[in-house]
Amino acid sequence: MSSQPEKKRADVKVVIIGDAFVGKTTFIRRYMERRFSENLGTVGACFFLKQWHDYNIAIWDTAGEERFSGLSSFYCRDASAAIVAFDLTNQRSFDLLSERYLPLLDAAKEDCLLCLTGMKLDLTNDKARVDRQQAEKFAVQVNEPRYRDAAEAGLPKPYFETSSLTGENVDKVFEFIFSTLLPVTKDGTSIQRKASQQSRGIVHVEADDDQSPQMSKSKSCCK
Ligand SMILES: Nc1nc2c(ncn2[C@@H]2O[C@H](COP(=O)(O)OP(=O)(O)OP(=O)(O)O)[C@@H](O)[C@H]2O)c(=O)[nH]1
Ligand SMILES: [Mg+2]
Repeated sequence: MSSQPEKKRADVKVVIIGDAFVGKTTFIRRYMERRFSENLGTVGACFFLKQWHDYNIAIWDTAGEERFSGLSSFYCRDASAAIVAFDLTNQRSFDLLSERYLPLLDAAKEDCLLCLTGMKLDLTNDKARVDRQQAEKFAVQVNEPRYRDAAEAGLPKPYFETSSLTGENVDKVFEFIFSTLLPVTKDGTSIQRKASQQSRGIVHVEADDDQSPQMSKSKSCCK
């Protein structure tokens, strides 16, 4: 018997991208740690590991500052889903997505699911906020052609408005992504786990993939 500890492997990789200060790190930490935390701007990228049913999911938090775009693009490699984040009270953070942040996903999986997520819902008022209809339209458009049928059939659009302060809708984003990517049976067991691993490829969470100097091998590197 080998005494080597078994490596944790992720079945899928999820990344979060978007402008600096929109609330990406706060959002992930709200989901993982169930609390609102104050964060310093992310340098490089941060990694979290989430178990959902019997799947392991690697969640990569990228830095929004433009000077990190090379690194962020590296961490988007082979992602199966991306949370595309903007601040609902900051129109510019929405407008920048097409030009600056979506190109980071060029090396993600071809069928990468893009979940558009408006943040800081608790700070919005009707007059000064990104228009909901415009955002919903954009969410469907960036997932074309895959989401056209779903949208026409009245299924939920890949768009959420959230608050990490109150926790509103935060879990819904992850449930939407995980249940879209990772089928489970009624008793919570993954379906065709093996087949899924073969078709999606396995992401090695430890060692070589963690190239940023501040990476640790814990469940989260952001503290
Ligand atoms: N009121 C309110 N403030 C929030 C919310 N989410 C984040 N913030 C605040 O917004 C600021 C930026 O949050 P971060 O999570 O660091 O932003 P980021 O997108 O990770 O920024 P970078 O790492 O630089 O790309 C912090 O002061 C947070 O406390 C929210 O839902 N509501
Ligand atoms: Mg951050």
